[in-house]
Amino acid sequence: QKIVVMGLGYIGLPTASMLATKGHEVVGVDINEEAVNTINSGRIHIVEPDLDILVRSAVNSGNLRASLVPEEADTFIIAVPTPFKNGEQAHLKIPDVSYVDAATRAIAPFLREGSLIILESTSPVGTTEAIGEIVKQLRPDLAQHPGTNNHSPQVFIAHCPERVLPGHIIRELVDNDRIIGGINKASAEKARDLYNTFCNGTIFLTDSKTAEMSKLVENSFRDVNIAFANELSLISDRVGVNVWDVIELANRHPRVNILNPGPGVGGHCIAVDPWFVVSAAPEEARLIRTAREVNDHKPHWVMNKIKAKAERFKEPVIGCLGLSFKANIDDLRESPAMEITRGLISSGVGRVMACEPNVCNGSAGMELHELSQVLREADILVVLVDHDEFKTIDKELLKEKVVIDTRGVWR
Ligand code: SAJ
Repeated sequence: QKIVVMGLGYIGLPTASMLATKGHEVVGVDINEEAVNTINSGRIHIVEPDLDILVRSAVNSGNLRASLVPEEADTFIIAVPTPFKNGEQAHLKIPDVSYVDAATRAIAPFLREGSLIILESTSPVGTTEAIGEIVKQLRPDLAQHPGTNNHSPQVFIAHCPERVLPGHIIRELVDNDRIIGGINKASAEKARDLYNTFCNGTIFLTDSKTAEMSKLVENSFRDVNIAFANELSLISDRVGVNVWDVIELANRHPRVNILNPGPGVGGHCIAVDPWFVVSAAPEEARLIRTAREVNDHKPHWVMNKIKAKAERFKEPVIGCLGLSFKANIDDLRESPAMEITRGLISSGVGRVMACEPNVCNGSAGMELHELSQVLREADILVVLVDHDEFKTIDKELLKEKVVIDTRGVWR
């Protein structure tokens, strides 16, 4: 069948390419002209292991092409960003579904009887049904089967939330279990038939609101657990124990599994999605909100630690190792490492040298340095991301330095 994928980012591009290699005719749509041209030449505009091979073979097979505008198809997959924006209530962040809205409006003219729309973007509860409302509004001709039961739609709509972990996207795209929630049973079943063409995991069918909530809850669960680890790191520092030792020992208990503290929580998922839960039920979601606040506070705590150490030097040189939001990827979105590095630069606390091996100089909005140069010149070394490159360095080089290791890679 023919499929249009709206959005060629970390989710849309792998999904589009995977479907193309399974024999579907796929048109990937993105507003970024450079990305469209790059993909059409068989290359990629993001860093993700093995994605280049997948995209090249999808484009070479003739089944994948990128475009700036949608066209007619059997199925439309929406994989656009769903960020948050500031709400009216102080400190409350609310979901911004304008890209989903725009994508729905863009495909509306190309819908026909029996079309399937699948929302992959992580979305607040009710978004899939809202897509149905927009379709009804823009395409009244498709709203109902003439002469049949009033509720049977001509357009099928389902939510199939993405679940892949950046850095392991290709493997998880195939192996993870999936949840598919339809605005009705027929929609869920139709979407399942498509995902069955490439997904080896088990596919669970439900309604769209339950699917939306399940996805939000997965990421909130992780955020709360990371917040626990981050809070422990502050407490351990206060009482003078090594948090990594504490966690390692506590985790020897058969029912304890504490996650790793870090400089904060980044990325476009875990730092965002819990707000979709909080904004839907602000009075009830107290723990989830506090976890967000604990994790958001961590970069400030790290920054203050660094500044306190820097006071010992007349002209301190601070080496910031890593800028991405987690190890071995190039994604700088919502990255606590970026927040800390930028904060240090603007505070004028000393000379800041940033090193990010996965990003080319110029694209991070600051000058980047080679790891060897930073190790040589910095007085204070701050590990902000546990990239493989940093794990293997010669510990002799650290002897004369002040080290702040937020990820515990050099302990
Ligand atoms: N982090 C810690 N300590 C930990 C684990 C993570 O500080 O022990 C930090 C990371 O450094 C990073 C942030 O948390 O800054 C998030 O990283 P992550 O690896 O936990 O998750 P993401 O954002 O890359 O991907 C998550 C995944 N969700 C879950 O594991 C429940 C992924 O499966 C989702 O598909 C993805 O969000 C998404 O797109 O929603």
